[in-house]
Amino acid sequence: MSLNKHQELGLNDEDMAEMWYKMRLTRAVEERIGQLNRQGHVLITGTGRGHEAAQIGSVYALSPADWIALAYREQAVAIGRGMPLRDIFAFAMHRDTDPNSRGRQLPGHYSSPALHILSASSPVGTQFLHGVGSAWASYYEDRREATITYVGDGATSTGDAHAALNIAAVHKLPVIFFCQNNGWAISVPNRLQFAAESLAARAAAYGMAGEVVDGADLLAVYAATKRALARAYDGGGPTFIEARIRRLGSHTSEDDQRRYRSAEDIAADLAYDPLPKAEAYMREAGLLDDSLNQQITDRITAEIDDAQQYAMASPTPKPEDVLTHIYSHE
Ligand SMILES: Cc1ncc(C[n+]2csc(CCOP(=O)(O)OP(=O)(O)O)c2C)c(N)n1
Repeated sequence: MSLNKHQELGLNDEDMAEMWYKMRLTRAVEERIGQLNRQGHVLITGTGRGHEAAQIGSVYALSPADWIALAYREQAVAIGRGMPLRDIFAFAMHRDTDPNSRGRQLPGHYSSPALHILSASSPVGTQFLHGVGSAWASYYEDRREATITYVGDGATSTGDAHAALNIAAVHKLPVIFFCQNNGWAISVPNRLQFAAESLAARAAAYGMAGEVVDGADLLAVYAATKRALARAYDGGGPTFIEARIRRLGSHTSEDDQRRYRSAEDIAADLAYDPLPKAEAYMREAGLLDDSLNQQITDRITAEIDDAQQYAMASPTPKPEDVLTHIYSHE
């Protein structure tokens, strides 16, 4: 009997179903958080709509010992890595029960020692450096683990990106630069960001491996990340992965892409939505039918309702605590 693509990659049916579930869950979580934003319960939100396959495919390739450096758009990474939805909602709604920052950080800036998620930072491009620092620590202490750092296309134009890419290649550090090229840095399109044919093409000049992958293809991303991890573990040094995706929404809830993109352009991107693509695969592989799909929708709604109620009922941080939980020794 011929194997399905996920089986060829060493994934069983349960793994595949879980990845698909986490993609759907993330989409639904972000939709609910978007509604809560409009209702005034969430100050700001930047969704990863369109990024789900890239994020789930890459995070599922990691082992628990590996480290993750995040920017601000990686809900699917946090959910895929196992962050409970109650924590996700408590964070989004700035509650004192949020274990990421006790409601202090901007939503989406995850931080979890248990999940090996480094504290996310907002300044664009800094994630390159955090990834390299983390990988350098693993290398220095001779631990067989890698770091994946999530960056955007805009981040590649920073000086931090150059410094990090260069030194990572010089020292053959176990790091994966996972660039989610969604075509835009807020309102700046790719054509005003870089003139090279691809961002991954730059990898050769740094002396590292680089590849472009279809970021809407869950299993292609999983396979590319596995290749990069094998290289990292075996002393082969860093990899730059450019996952090509489409940003299926505005930059954040505070942006309106209709001010700088035509309606036709926005509509054309819908063809690159990773969710229908993954659903078609699930059905073809015999892992999904209408009845199961409905059960999944119901399960997702119940999980999200529970998390939202938990966050709503949680207290906000007290003003007198504003200086606590700022330093790690506290
Ligand atoms: C150093 C710095 N400059 C500007 C900003 C404001 N800013 C936030 S996100 C962003 C665009 C980043 O684009 P990209 O790296 O492509 O990631 P995306 O938001 O598309 O995921 C900018 C300019 C910032 N956070 N940090």
